[in-house]
Amino acid sequence: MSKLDIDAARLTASLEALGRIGAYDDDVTGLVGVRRVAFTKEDGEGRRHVVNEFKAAGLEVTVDRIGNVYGRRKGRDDGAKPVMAGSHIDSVATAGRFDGCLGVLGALEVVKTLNAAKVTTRRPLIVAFFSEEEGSRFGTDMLGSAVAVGRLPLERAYGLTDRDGKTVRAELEAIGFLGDADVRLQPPHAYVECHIEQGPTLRAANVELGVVTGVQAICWHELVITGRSAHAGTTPMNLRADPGVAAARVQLLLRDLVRSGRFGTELRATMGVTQFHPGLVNVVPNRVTATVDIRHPDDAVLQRAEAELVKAYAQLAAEENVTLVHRQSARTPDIAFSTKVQDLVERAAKARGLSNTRLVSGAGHDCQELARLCPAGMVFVPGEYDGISHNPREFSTPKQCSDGVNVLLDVLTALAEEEGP
Ligand code: HGY
Ligand code: MN
Ligand code: MN
Repeated sequence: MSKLDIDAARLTASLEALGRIGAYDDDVTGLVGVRRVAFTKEDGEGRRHVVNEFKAAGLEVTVDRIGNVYGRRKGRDDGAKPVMAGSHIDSVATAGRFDGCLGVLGALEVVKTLNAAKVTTRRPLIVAFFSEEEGSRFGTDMLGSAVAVGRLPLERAYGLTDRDGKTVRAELEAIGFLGDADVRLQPPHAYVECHIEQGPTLRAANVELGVVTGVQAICWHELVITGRSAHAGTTPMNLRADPGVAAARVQLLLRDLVRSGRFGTELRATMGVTQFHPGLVNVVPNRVTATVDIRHPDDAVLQRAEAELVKAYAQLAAEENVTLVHRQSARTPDIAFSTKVQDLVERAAKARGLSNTRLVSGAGHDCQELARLCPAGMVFVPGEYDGISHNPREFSTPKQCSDGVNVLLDVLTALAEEEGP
């Protein structure tokens, strides 16, 4: 493993600097959160900031046609397949400063450490950030990396729209990141991503580092439930067709699916969005748009749960005298990461005296897309406050972050010295 250590203070400072872009006062937690939703002005600002950081570290930067950004560092054998590391810097609307950013700025910190030590690895290194990993604006997660590996056609991605009907292509152009490099990624030699766990497992077990075995299966639905708008006071209950009641039944249906035990104990179901139209106190809504997020470590079980859900949609719509149309907006199977990369992560953790354990990721990550192209794996870092994430309270200590990025350094340098094309 490498004899080098990253500069923990420099990593912390870079996370704080990026965290100031898109900072906002969160009225729920009273904390300063981060809001850099994909292809917004703030995302554009964050992107330009990181591109400048890439260039300052001597990386050769390219931007592809879906806005993915790659920073390349020459290798001794510059024709060999590169080793890639990265993540995303777009965020949900109520984020902290670590989700995704630790993987991008951590990989950049590895480059800075190698620069300072005047070490050139055999293979080139590429540091990347991918577009709209969160999927919370344009409705499908890992958008940029899914296009890069060919799971999502570019033209389909371009046509996706947000709630205001704005398209991916137009918004990408508006922030100046509609690049011209071809989107299809040449398979790297390997890909490694350092990320916060975003859950309670590591911290609760007092384990310092996670060796990620893969990602659970994910399915998102967008629902449009249409009924009949009416006056809340004058309309008798038996004359109503209320999509709000149907939406409430979907929420309870999700809870019943989980509690039924028919899908084991690991099914997770969330209704993150319900929007009433017109959304007025004295008007029975005519339309409710909503989202469903269901996940399970076993894709076959998730398929069964989804099939039961779709059947139940039809039944409750008929009973409530509404129409319910659902669109599967995101769908990824459970993905297993490379055992070789997992073993490298574990060996590096052990060599640094870090307690570690293997675990499946509950959250989706760009790494699961890159795993379609090359051996890929992740390093998880514990989070404080039960590992809360997608929330301004998200926090990992400087030691937790530097432990993870030091292991990333070790794994990347080991992979970058491997023989072969
Ligand atoms: O939804 C997820 O799991 C990830 O944060 N995009
Ligand atoms: Mn993330
Ligand atoms: Mn996220």
